[in-house]
Amino acid sequence: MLEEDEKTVSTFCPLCVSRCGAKATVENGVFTALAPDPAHPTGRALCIKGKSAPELVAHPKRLVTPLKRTRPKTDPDPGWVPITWDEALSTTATRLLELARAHGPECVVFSAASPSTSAISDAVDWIQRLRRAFGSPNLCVSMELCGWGRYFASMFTYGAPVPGAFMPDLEHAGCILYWGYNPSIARLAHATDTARAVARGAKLIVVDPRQAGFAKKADEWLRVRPGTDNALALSIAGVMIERGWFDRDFVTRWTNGPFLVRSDDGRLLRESDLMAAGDRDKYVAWNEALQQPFVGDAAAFVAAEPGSLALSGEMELPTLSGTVKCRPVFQLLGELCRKHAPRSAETTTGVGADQIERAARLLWESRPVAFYAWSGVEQQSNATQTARAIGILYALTGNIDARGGNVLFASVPRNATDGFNLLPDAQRAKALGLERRPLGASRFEFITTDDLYTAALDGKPYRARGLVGFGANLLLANADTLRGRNALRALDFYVHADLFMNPTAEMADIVLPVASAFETEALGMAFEINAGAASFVQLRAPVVEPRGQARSDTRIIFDLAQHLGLAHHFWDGDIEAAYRYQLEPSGVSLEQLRSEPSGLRVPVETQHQKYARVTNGAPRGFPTPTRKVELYSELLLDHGYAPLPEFVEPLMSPRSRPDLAARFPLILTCAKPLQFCETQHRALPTLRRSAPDPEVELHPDAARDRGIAAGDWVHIETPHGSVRARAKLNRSLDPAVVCGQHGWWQACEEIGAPGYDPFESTGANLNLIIRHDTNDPIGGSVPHRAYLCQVRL
Ligand SMILES: Nc1nc2c(c(=O)[nH]1)N[C@H]1C(S)=C(S)[C@@H](COP(=O)(O)OP(=O)(O)OC[C@H]3O[C@@H](n4cnc5c(=O)[nH]c(N)nc54)[C@H](O)[C@@H]3O)O[C@H]1N2
Ligand SMILES: Nc1nc2c(c(=O)[nH]1)N[C@H]1C(S)=C(S)[C@@H](COP(=O)(O)OP(=O)(O)OC[C@H]3O[C@@H](n4cnc5c(=O)[nH]c(N)nc54)[C@H](O)[C@@H]3O)O[C@H]1N2
Ligand code: SF4
Ligand SMILES: [Mo]
Repeated sequence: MLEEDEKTVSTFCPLCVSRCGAKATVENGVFTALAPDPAHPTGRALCIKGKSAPELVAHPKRLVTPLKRTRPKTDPDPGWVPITWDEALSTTATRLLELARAHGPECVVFSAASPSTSAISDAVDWIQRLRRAFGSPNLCVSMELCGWGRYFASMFTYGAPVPGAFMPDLEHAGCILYWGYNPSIARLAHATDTARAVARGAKLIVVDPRQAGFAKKADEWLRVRPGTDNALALSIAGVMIERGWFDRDFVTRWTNGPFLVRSDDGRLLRESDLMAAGDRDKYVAWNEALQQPFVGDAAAFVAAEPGSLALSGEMELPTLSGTVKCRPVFQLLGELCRKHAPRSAETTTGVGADQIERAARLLWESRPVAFYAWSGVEQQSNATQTARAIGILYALTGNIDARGGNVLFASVPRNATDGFNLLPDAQRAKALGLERRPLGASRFEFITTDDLYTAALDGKPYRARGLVGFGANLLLANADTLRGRNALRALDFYVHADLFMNPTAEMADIVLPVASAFETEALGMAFEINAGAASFVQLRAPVVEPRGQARSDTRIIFDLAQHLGLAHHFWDGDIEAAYRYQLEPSGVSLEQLRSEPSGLRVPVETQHQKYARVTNGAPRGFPTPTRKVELYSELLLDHGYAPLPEFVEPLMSPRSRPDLAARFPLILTCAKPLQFCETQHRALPTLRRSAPDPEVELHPDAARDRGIAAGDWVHIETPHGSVRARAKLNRSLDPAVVCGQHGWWQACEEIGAPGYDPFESTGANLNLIIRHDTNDPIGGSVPHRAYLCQVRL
């Protein structure tokens, strides 16, 4: 081959949250290979998916032209016919505007694939902007399954997303705690950084029902019974409290641990409770040295002599409503933890009492501690309080925003483009799900899929009539597949933009072909693995031209905005102008980025312990109602939820549902496979060859009891139906726990690997047999990770 015919393009792989820095090879105009770019802050390695990117780009099943449905939604054949972009966009705009005029823009829901599983990260801010400019408060993007715990539930504790945005500082951590998180599969750049940290001597604790990924290398692998993580966190915290293995200074000054709680109504005691002219923002603690109340605002607690304020005991205080018994928050926390003392927690969680003690000691003795928690604890019926329990355990270390702890790394300064102010507050208040879960993610305009289905089918609280989907394979990614299909059928209009047709898109009226990330330019500012990555910006150049008529999500959004009469919010369709606006505060120009296609670092420096910084004469504190890390949440209390993270048995477990346990004795959890992202990628030959069949992992004893051998096709049954998978034996599991995979529907014709009907028991759609009715009362998470099942031949 002639040398001129081969070129290398600097890029990054945006197929998952890792966003690995990479170099693409193009031969004779064809994208042929993707290799790691070790100079890039996320570029040490690529996984098999990234290496298979050329197959994705060239796949024969790619959508290459806009399509219009010509048959009813109940017909198995939608009768797709190609149409022009102009027809697709004008029909879409006309239908959406009709719906908005007749029923209000809130009746149009927007959905998107998660930025953790797709290149939608390129465009998610533009989707938000379009939605808000249009006037809809409803974005359906798997928040309840993927981000609620990491981002929003942790705000009850920290007022900030920990660990979502406060990433573990692996480079300096003394101990790394991974809770229901397996970066070896899910985020390669994080795995390579973790391996480095372990190699330099960092300790590692992994909480996972399976010995997966780093669990094999961990100093402590805690094999938790699925869904009991909350109890385990409380137990470890209890040991730390009993032994004095906690940062007393931090707890006293920066958490609401010393604040007194009234025993009569459970509220924090305030100065206004003690005297008529008292301040509601001054809280009361007990000064042990002086044996008298200490009253002060958030700053006064920072200035107080830490040893002087009581963290335990019970005091009687004269209040305006008589004498009231009070206890410090920390005392109440300790009492709750004692209910889960190691011996009792061993029974609840399956983790040995000795191991709980050892984990507590390791956390204390190998500080600073950095942690991450993800899917294992997100997809639970008690996800919110579990995130609280882990967050509170973490607070005991005092390592939040400290070097080697969980740090908000300095990122590239930029102008926000998500259009937050384009949506009036009156519209925001109409977000679906707010009535059912007033503290859920609907407050931030993220609705659950259950909310969407309910609104579309039952018209509650109003009818959802339109759907604008950017990716999001709702029917495969969520419980209640059949109800979901009915909900999508009930919509008046559904437009879906995607690279491939999927079973959800099959329900659309119009389907738009999306160019892959390797065919489009994008501004990359979401590298988040470490300080170097957070301050990195890269203008990703297209590796090759888009297939057929496919366009980038960003282009589609800007074009649709024009058809909707919203061009003035979208730089009149000029994407470059939008990028320039975004980049303005960074000091980096588009030209600079074009001349350095492998990206560059912006000189920003991470500051630590930002909560202690003094502004306007007082330390900033944490952005919570008390300005402290809230071990105790009055906000939760006010809404009828537990103010401390009380453990609630998973709603579908052998203990909570003994009525079902006889027929469905096994606990069903699941995990992501290395080869595929979520419901994607089964059609790519290299990946499918490496993982040809849907699998369910079970312990050899559980298999033997059922006459099952490795490789057998088995039925996984829940009270709601059954699906099929191939048995894989895994000795590391508790014999009562099985682990399935979701996302199987696609065929790979090139190697003769079959597809699976997502709506039938002959198929392999794990979510067909899960329901929404046992979800988390606060945030709406669904227990994909702790359900009941039987497995049989
Ligand atoms: N049982 C069970 N269910 C789960 C989970 C689980 O672990 N177990 N995980 C949950 C989680 S964490 C998540 S995030 C969701 C994921 O659910 P989804 O967000 O729906 O993600 P995917 O299935 O990866 O992709 C959906 C679609 O996005 C398309 N797509 C990919 N890239 C792009 C792009 O750049 N632009 C556009 N427009 N489309 C694109 C793909 O072709 C695919 O059709 O599933 C959830 N469901
Ligand atoms: N290869 C690949 N990479 C991906 C994805 C993918 O589908 N494939 N998806 C992307 C997305 S959208 C996401 S959200 C991330 C998710 O990334 P992770 O959260 O790491 O994903 P999982 O491997 O599904 O879950 C992590 C671990 O949780 C464990 N687990 C199961 N039940 C429980 C439980 O009850 N308690 C505890 N403590 N652990 C439990 C599982 O055994 C698993 O090892 O990955 C992203 N990256
Ligand atoms: S880990 Fe994710 S970003 Fe990295 S190569 Fe694999 S798919 Fe691409
Ligand atoms: Mo996710």
